[in-house]
Amino acid sequence: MNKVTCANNAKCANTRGSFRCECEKGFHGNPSKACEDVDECKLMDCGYGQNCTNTPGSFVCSCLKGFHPGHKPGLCTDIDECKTIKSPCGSYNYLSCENKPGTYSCRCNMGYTFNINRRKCEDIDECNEKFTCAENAECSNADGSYSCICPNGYSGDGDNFCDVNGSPSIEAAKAWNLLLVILTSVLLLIPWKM
Ligand SMILES: [Ca+2]
Ligand SMILES: [Ca+2]
Repeated sequence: MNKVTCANNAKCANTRGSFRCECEKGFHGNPSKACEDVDECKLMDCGYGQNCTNTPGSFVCSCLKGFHPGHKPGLCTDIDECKTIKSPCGSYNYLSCENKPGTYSCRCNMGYTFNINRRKCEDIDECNEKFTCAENAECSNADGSYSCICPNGYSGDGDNFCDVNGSPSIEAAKAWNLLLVILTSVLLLIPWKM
């Protein structure tokens, strides 16, 4: 008797007086020549919060990162990181934790930003950002804040301006301050009668 060979991933099915080759489950093509794997992940979606992985002859649905198997088989549910992780926002400098599908985020105090990889609110280095201080000012980062200081030879508030000493704007600011002082003194000297 002649031995019948079907293609890879095909099986021989006996029929009355003959036979035929059939692709195995999960494969398609010409069963006498070649049966190829069906990529089920291209044909269908797994459920909510699931990831599809194609395998030879089959496929697997598994929970995405941030989801865990639910009570019903084949279903995945979001992990509430705010409730399940210890100190999800770090130990200080945060206002609140917000759960989100597959992830979560934390609202931080002013001057801090949430780093999800390290799971904490970290200081923002404002000095690394553009236009934090005025031109000519020196920026100094601090935990939760920063300061802008005019260096020697410059005057100003550091945040908005730092001008060379003796420049017109500085002289104008000095003159304005002097005027304010004079006005205040004059007002204080006037004998107010109520
Ligand atoms: Ca979540
Ligand atoms: Ca800072």
